[in-house]
Amino acid sequence: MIGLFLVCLMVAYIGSTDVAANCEVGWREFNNNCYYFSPKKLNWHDARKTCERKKAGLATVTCVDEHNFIAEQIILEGTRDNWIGGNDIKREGLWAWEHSGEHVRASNFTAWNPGQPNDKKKEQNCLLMDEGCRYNWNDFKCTSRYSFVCEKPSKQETCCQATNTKCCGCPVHC
Ligand SMILES: [Ca+2]
Ligand SMILES: [Ca+2]
Repeated sequence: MIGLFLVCLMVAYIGSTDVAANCEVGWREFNNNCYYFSPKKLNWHDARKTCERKKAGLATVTCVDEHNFIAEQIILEGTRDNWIGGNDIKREGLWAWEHSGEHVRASNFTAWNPGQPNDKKKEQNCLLMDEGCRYNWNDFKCTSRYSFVCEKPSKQETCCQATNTKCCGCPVHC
């Protein structure tokens, strides 16, 4: 029993050092990406610029695991509503991820709350993980100020050099 407990402790310790090795201090790793959860509330454009200055982009959320990870971290942070990278600024109704330029395709993954995006008052062009919608997606006015999530690839080379196959086997960007 004590042996099992020690093994668990060791696994927890090794796990935590991996996180530290692959992402900068203050960032959290998930599936070979690093995420920064800003407590600061900015409009979507300033949030995007802040992520750029950190050599990252507003989060591109392309699978349910990633969505759930981000929602869990937002709950831990207690920052409530958060901007991520989706927007239909260039063309109304055509949603894209600002960092990759990829379209937000229903055939891949979306987490729109029922009835969204609704472009309320014809002025909602930015994607909010909305606490009131249990962190599902809501299009919102880009000039509103909210916390936000930045994302960039983790230092995968370090990970691969350490022959951590579990880590290297993960998708580069889910
Ligand atoms: Ca819109
Ligand atoms: Ca809306």
